[in-house]
Amino acid sequence: MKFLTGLLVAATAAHAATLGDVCTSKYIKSVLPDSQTIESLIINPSSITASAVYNASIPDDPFYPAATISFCNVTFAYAHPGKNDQVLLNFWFPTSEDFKNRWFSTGGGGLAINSGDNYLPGGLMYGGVSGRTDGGFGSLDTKLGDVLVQGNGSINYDALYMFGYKGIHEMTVIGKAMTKSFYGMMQGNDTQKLYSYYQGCSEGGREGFSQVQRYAEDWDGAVIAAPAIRFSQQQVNHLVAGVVEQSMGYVPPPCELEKIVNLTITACDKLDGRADGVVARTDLCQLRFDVESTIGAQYSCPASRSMDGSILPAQSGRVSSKGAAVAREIMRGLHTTDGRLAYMPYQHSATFDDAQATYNATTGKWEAPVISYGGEYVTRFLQNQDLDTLPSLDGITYDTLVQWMQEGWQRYEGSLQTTWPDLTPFQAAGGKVIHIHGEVDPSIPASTSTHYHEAVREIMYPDMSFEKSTEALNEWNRLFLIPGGAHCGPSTSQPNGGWPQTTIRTMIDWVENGAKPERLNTTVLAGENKGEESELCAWPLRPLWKKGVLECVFDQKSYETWVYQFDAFKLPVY
Ligand SMILES: *[C@@H]1O[C@H](CO)[C@@H](O)[C@H](O)[C@H]1NC(C)=O
Ligand SMILES: *[C@@H]1O[C@H](CO)[C@@H](O)[C@H](O)[C@H]1NC(C)=O
Ligand SMILES: *[C@@H]1O[C@H](CO)[C@@H](O)[C@H](O)[C@H]1NC(C)=O
Ligand SMILES: *[C@@H]1O[C@H](CO)[C@@H](O)[C@H](O)[C@H]1NC(C)=O
Ligand SMILES: *[C@@H]1O[C@H](CO)[C@@H](O)[C@H](O)[C@H]1NC(C)=O
Ligand SMILES: *[C@@H]1O[C@H](CO)[C@@H](O)[C@H](O)[C@H]1NC(C)=O
Ligand SMILES: *[C@@H]1O[C@H](CO)[C@@H](O)[C@H](O)[C@H]1NC(C)=O
Ligand SMILES: [Ca+2]
Repeated sequence: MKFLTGLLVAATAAHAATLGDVCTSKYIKSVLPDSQTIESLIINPSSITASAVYNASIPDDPFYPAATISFCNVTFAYAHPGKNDQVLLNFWFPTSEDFKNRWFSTGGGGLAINSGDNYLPGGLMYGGVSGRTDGGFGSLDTKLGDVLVQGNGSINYDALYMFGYKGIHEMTVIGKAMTKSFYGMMQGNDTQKLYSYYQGCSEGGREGFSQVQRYAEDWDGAVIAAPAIRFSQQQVNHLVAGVVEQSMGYVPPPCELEKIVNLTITACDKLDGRADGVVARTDLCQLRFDVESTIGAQYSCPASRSMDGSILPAQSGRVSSKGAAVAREIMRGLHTTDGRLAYMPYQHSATFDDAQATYNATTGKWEAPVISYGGEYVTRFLQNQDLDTLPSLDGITYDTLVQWMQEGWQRYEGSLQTTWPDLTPFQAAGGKVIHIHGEVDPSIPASTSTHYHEAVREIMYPDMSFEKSTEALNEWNRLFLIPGGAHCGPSTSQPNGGWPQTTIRTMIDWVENGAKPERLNTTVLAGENKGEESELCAWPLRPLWKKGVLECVFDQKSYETWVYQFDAFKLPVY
């Protein structure tokens, strides 16, 4: 490939033109890639919409800083050959002066394949064309759950596989081809290098790994956050806390669990060498903290409104031995009734979101919750019923949960599970991964990421020592846990934990300038220390503050708290 920038600037319309000139459906039509370059997908030219957006003010986000951006907002649909279907794409094209030869695919969250407009600015502000897809679900706002069950008992496999991995791939193939023609990057058979990036969190993180595991040629770099990989275990895991409460016959008021979290933070804060309200060493916390120590502590919370709008009454009392026992069992992770481990728990000091009781105003009692991610997974994905969630946890035991995990794992191994551990093709093609995860994520345990990262290391470098294989993996695939970080953003209970807001820029610098990030920069995004900067250590190193200076250390005992053998399953869990 030759770099023909000078020639191209002179020769192409896009480089000379203003946003207004090119942001028309006529121009977009003229730069549509032909079907051969996009795997025979068929773009419908009459579906194109294009409108220029000037000086849009974008607020601070955990994944990018505030910015003012201008772009051409384009939507259009394509179909799969032989199918009378329609997949809608939405691309944002920067002005030709701002364009820096970059393409960005973005992913979704929950059962949504895109995150609305949320992640599109993150690539655009760095001179990239950003894209999202509707997966063919009917609109950019339609979720997989809305279309998965076609009639009770029947699954929409097209939608399933689009969500699983195909949707993001197809968007990327079309997006890269169109970006090249939009900015006139092609000249005969020579094209300028177009750098290709991925960014997503949660389900979007899973989509990121779905790509890294399959499409080595698509990507130069992927910023993958809190990925919802091991999909079946991950979804069913949301039901564990409720089943613990039900099985142990005690449903703690939310305030009691909040008090336990606060006391855990207080007890473990300084184990990392810095008293800042952040438990940067949840591993040391796990080794040293005993939840029994919270028994008897007084708690009190005012009446409030829950997420679903219902009124939660004021609560006060003392942490009970039953409350502490429920917390302890939840923090142990799911086990079968005969004691075999099936899944990992959240880290110590994470809020107990899955355990949040619902209040029954008729009986005046707290009831164990049916967390809808878990409930919907069972009704739609396993039972294939068109029901939003399970009606209750009645009759559901630990063994039921383990069985559901296993059943979904087998059924969706090739579409949703997303734990293929051999990333050799991606690595060999020069691909880079920055993988981040909030250490006290209350929705996807941080150890789900460390476990997969270690599985990749062991599968790819089976003959190397721990040190050598870690080094080899870290050359191109780096994992950073974010102390105090919650799910896809900072936590409110540990607000001084900084968040790596400029990770996309760091990835660009790694891919395009070879600057491997030894550590990641973080910024405190809210609270009284807002703006304070710090750094993250790359796994398996862990933070330890000595006289106010951050050191990244390794200690075996802490490391071992992150290592799990899931003996509830006969097959290896990657
Ligand atoms: C966008 O902002 C720039 C810089 O402030 C200004 O020159 C330009 O006129 C603005 N464009 C529009 C369409 O408002
Ligand atoms: C982009 O265009 C689509 C389709 O017209 C529209 O729904 C969306 O709101 C637009 N986004 C912005 C930021 O203008
Ligand atoms: C699917 O089954 C559920 C109960 O399992 C029922 O409420 C619903 O009406 C059924 N839907 C259809 C389309 O048959
Ligand atoms: C472009 O590539 C094609 C296929 O490899 C080849 O047939 C053609 O001669 C090339 N054209 C130029 C101008 O190099
Ligand atoms: C937990 O700590 C937070 C922050 O200090 C506080 O707002 C909250 O009231 C505390 N909760 C309980 C139950 O003490
Ligand atoms: C509250 O409890 C009563 C009695 O057990 C039950 O019939 C009712 O369905 C419950 N209400 C809700 C909203 O769960
Ligand atoms: C991290 O922050 C330091 C200090 O502000 C800065 O010099 C450095 O360039 C930043 N690194 C990255 C990759 O952004
Ligand atoms: Ca601390």
